[in-house]
Amino acid sequence: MEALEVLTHAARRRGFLVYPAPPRLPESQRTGFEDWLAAGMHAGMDYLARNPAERYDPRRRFPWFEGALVLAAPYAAEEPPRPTGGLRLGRVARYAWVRDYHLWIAPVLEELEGICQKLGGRCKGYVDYGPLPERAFAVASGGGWLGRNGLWLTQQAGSYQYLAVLLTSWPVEPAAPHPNRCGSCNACAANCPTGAILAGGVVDARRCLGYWTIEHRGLTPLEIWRSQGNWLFGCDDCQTVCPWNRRRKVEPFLEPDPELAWPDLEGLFGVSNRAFARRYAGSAFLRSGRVGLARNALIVLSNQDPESLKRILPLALADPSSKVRATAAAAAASIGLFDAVRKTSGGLEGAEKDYVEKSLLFFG
Ligand code: B12
Ligand code: SF4
Ligand code: SF4
Repeated sequence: MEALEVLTHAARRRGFLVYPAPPRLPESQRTGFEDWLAAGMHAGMDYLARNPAERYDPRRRFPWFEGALVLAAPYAAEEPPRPTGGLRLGRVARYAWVRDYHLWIAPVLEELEGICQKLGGRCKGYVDYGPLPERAFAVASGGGWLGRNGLWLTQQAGSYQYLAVLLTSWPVEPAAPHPNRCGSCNACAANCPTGAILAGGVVDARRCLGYWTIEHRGLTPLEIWRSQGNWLFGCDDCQTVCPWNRRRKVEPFLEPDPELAWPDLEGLFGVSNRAFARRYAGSAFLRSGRVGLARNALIVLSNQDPESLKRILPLALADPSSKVRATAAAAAASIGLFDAVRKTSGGLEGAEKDYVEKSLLFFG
């Protein structure tokens, strides 16, 4: 068996769908990415702006790179039942209902790198952490296409798929490009609550809830609050409506954990960051951290359940984090509890104090 076949089988045995991709990406993808950066669409994710040339041409770092294997792990599990007890409101994006995918994909990539070495070749695996455009390689593999929502999807599995890439020192057979099967559909763009989806599969992260609820470390702009609706962590609005996700024919990789799909919002306040990290060890929630998730929970409650918000406000207004206190004060303003706002803003300074004052005007 050829080396690439051995690797492909090894990846398939571990449950991945495998798509060989050529080493060179069309120039237009790098320039598209540079235009995206130049327009500021990467929001606060400055790490993306580092060395775009290397990102789109891994041969600059790995001169031995001849062919890639794109590994896709489908994750479209059915929603688990909501556990009883606690305050369980708001939606978590489907990808985060299971153990953080980086944690179980990275060891598989390491195993494949080991197999590669034994076969006398060289390999380097990527899953997000590192300058590599996973989706661009997935598109180049010809296994699927870039949807209008910017996500890579296939006819068999839809778009609910984690992506990883294994760079190898063996050349692959270039596959024919996959036709774009979005046709005249526009459901994802029409269903995006913030208008983040622009023409040509381009997503402006400055408007995407995936950015504001997961990646953003500061206070959520007041202009985003109402569009956040009930999204607690991430957003799937541009995927739930996709017809290819309804027709998918593959089984998901892992069983979802109800405690991750429906976290108890009350348990986010009045606990230390360390206790939170222990409770959610191995989950994607560690990316936003307790402060980010508590901030998001206050916005969801402000949008969906003012009575429960009133109940947890005393705890949230006394939170050790000034970001949580400022968000709690703005949440109080959003439901007309102006006295609570005035009392709290006295204990805040600088941008956080300004935020709370602005919230009085915004929601007043
Ligand atoms: C930064 C980032 C984000 C940002 C920016 C999103 C974005 N659309 O770029 C934010 C935080 C908003 C985000 C949100 C989400 N993300 Co994200 N994200 C990333 C990350 C780390 C980098 C992406 C990036 O560089 N974006 C900048 C764009 C401009 O570059 P690009 O992705 O390379 O796109 C280029 C190519 O697609 C190329 N291209 C290729 N073919 C074609 C064809 C045509 C016609 C055109 C025009 C262009 C083109 O041109 C584009 C521009 O150069 C990747 C992992 C990675 N390392 O790639 C995950 C990744 C893209 N995210 C992923 C996921 C799951 C999500 C969310 C669904 C999470 C959630 N539920 O909240 C949302 C979806 C939002 C959306 N509709 O895109 C998955 C997507 C899997 C898939 N099936 O496509 C990835 C691949 C992570 C992974 N390893 O699985 N994400
Ligand atoms: S993840 Fe949500 S906010 Fe982001 S592009 Fe999709 S629908 Fe819009
Ligand atoms: S919802 Fe429609 S336009 Fe959007 S990715 Fe799916 S098929 Fe394409």
